Amino acid sequence: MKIEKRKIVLNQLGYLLDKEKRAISTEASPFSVVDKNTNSIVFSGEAFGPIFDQASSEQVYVLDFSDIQEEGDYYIKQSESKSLSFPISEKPYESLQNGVLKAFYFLRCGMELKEEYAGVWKHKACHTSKGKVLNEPHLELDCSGGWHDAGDYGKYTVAAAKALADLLLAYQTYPQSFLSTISIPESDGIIPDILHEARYELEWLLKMQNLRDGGVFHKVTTLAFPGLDVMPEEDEHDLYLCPVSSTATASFVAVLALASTVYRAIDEAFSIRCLEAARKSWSWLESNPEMVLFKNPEEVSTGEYGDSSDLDERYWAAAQMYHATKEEVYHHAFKELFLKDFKKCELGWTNVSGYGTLSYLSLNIAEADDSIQNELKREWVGLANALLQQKKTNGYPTSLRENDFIWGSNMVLLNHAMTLLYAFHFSGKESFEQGALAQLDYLLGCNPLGYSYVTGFGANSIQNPHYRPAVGDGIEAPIPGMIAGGPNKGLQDEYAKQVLDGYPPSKCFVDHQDSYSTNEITIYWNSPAIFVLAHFNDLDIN
Ligand code: G3I
Ligand code: 9MR
Ligand code: ZN
Repeated sequence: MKIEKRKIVLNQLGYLLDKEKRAISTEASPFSVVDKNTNSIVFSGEAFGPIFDQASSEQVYVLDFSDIQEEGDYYIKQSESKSLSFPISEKPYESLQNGVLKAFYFLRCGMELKEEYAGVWKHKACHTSKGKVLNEPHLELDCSGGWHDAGDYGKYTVAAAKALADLLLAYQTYPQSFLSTISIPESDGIIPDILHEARYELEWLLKMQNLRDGGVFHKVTTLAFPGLDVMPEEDEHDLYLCPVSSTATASFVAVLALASTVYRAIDEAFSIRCLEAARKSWSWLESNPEMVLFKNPEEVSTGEYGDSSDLDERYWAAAQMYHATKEEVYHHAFKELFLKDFKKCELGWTNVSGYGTLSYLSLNIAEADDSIQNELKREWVGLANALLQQKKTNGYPTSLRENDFIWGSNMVLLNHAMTLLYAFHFSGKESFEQGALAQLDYLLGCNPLGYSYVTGFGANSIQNPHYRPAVGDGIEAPIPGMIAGGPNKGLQDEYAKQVLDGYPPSKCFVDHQDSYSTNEITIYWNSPAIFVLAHFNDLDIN
């Protein structure tokens, strides 16, 4: 199979007026930027390079047109090649942010998606039956609501925690970016839609707590994945609540404590409910100091979301509980966990330590141990510097190394962008912000395959995500606003194995519905994009 390659690749959503603007080309000749409406040349420049890009095995050239200071629609011309057209404007990413947020609504479980909000992608309510507690089949619990995780319809606690954390932090950090509505049933013009949407998930998450002792079920799914064309409401196999794990319980504590802080000024009763649930699960953690790691029981074959340690989840929980309550017991627990040896700045679903670190760094000086804060800040900014260093050696302007092209590499990309943005907040160094923006350029088309990895956004966006409704709904266009996992050199599905054998890491991607290890979508690949987009849509910074 031949993968289409455009000579000039760029951010198909466009560029911010007063920030760096770059495209990448495989050609060396000089280039011009042309006004699409008048066909007049507005800028001419030399291609910079060549740079050998390790991850794609390509020789590339940088086309820098940052000097253009006029809003408009443009394209690039370089000898015989012409690029896709793109805007330069003050706010090129506003509808994208709304679309990526609206995708969470499309992933809702347990309610009908009405035409009024879902358009042609409407469907009936799904997964409304009770879940059986595995190993206790006579115990059935309400586990309805929340978001489907991904291309499958499972609902997994640790995945939910990462996704919610990103959304809540995005709102907390950039409230100005959430003033417009995405048109969901709860929209009321008072509470920002992002908080309505997050609450839909939080209400489900609260149901994952075992009320007997505060332990949190790792996931609720059918025993096996349904067929690829099965619509949510047709997936009627029994649902099972899978055993409690300490990773699920600790990330539940952390994200509910965070929610209690974020919703305090919005809905006090809900904020208190979140904190009480978090306290109850914290006591489970205290009574279960040993790791209780999750492995799929023999009869279950859905996503495992396994882990090798719960220290980072406990660290996040302690930080967030201390932040929410200012009670010394949590501070003490945090300081103990801080001394343990694990990376402290990660934002994944496996290692969530970065969320704990961010929570601790947001405490004011009187409430925190300043030597710990200083050390964490140093580590954070050091990591961001290393990402920029990597970006300098790459041809395509991202922080990704060859080894970062794993399952969900677009999450690695966007998590790095978040890391860079926080480093920008901590240090004021503009190159961090610029680095984050370059990650967005890559996601939106400035990459070796020239794809915008977001459905429905960009002139050459992916069309065939591994997402059951996209296969089963009979509608040609995919649901918009969903971010694909991206290139994965591990070739971890049959289709990828067949068509991508021998490809360089950043080209191990195929826009086919069967390739779940490169082209699936999931809540925690969308969520860091919300944070990054909210930064660049913030009224105050632009
Ligand atoms: O982190 C290691 C890295 O150290 C190693 O060098 C590299 C080599 O392959 O692998 C990296 O681990 C990968 C890990 O993802 C990274 O988070 C594993 O190989 C890879 O198998 C693992 O994939 C996970 C996948 O489930 C399979 O378990 C994805 O992260 C995770 O996003 C994905 O989640 C699925 C759910 O199970 C089910 N629902 C859909 C969802 C999205 O595809
Ligand atoms: O659809 C499933 C996807 O959500 C998972 O990420 C993936 C890995 O666990 O598995 C997919 O389901 C496939 C299953 O693992 C193997 N048979 C084909 C299924 C997809 O049609
Ligand atoms: Zn459902």
